[in-house]
Amino acid sequence: MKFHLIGGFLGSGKTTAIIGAARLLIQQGKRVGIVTNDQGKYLVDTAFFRAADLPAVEVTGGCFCCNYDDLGARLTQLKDSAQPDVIFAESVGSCADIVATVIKPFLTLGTANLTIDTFSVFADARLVRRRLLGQPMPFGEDIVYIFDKQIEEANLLILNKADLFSAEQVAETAALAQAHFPDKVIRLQDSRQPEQIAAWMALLESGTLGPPRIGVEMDYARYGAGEAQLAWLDEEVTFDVPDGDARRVTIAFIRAVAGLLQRRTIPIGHVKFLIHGAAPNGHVKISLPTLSEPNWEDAVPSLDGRQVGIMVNARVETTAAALQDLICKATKQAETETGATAHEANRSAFHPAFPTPTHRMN
Ligand SMILES: Nc1nc2c(ncn2[C@@H]2O[C@H](COP(=O)(O)OP(=O)(O)O)[C@@H](O)[C@H]2O)c(=O)[nH]1
Ligand SMILES: [Mg+2]
Repeated sequence: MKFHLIGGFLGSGKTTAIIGAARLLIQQGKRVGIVTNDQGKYLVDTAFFRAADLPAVEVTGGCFCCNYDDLGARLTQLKDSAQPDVIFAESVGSCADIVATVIKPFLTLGTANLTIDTFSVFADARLVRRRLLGQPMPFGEDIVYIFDKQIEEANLLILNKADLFSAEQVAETAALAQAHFPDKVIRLQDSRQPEQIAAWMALLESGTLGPPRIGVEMDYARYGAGEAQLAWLDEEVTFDVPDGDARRVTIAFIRAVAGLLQRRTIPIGHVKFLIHGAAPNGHVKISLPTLSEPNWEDAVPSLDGRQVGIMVNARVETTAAALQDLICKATKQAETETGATAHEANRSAFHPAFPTPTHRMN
């Protein structure tokens, strides 16, 4: 059984890459299991993996590091129930110090009778390029500290969303990153392309690249401050749609959220919407990541129905109260604009607790 750990910042493309890899492995007749992880309780990613018929278990309410025993228990459960040939575990995007708090404990304690075969750290290539060129980052300094530490501890760094670069920028960024990080294996990747996922998987399966074994120095005061600066909101919004045009309501709601975030200049970690209920072909996920992605409306399918459910997971740099207010306003805007009526459920808005890893081995 192979076990691949996937880390990296919010919205960098971890889930996209895992889904792509799982599809590929399933085509080869292999069984795949997934562990998701988040500070919240109602996770878009878990629902999304399950909608893709992938067995997924979750570690909620904190990162793998701070819920190490739960991670072990979930892995055992996944092994027993799905008997996967390959397991992917996706860590929460604001988590760092994984080598010292997850990888080394696994290697030492033999948790769930598994060893970690590889650790891939994903980052948006555009953000890494900005950082390496000394250009301003879209987050506060303590959040950038987390971003930096994630990259520092990687031995395999995936500079993702490389398709959003010109060919020249790809070459330039690859050279820049390799010069800054001569000891890392660095791949520029478009994780939506199956052949690029196949190349990444070939590297993971080559056996040439174990997990990193040297942890980083970590200032937990800064790490905790960075985590605390991100507000988290989970909620389920159901719209009753009298005219049956649920697609219009969905777009109005997401557009209102995006518009308010922009007007209030709130930096986005990752805002995810899982549209379900009325979708003819299962669940559809829409993302608003840190750097805007054009044309997300195109991914909203035609939704004919008198009701649509949207699960929201928002991770942004503001206060929990401000985020809650923003989602409320967006819901009202969508109601006014379309004549729909919203019902909200399972809302929780909070700041992640100070990181206190179960183990730390350096
Ligand atoms: N253009 C582009 N978009 C990507 C790529 N990988 C992921 N995305 C998009 O980035 C957003 C966040 O992806 P997701 O996998 O959910 O990120 P995660 O938070 O790291 O799991 C989604 O809208 C994806 O479609 C990529 O290689 N290229
Ligand atoms: Mg994800």
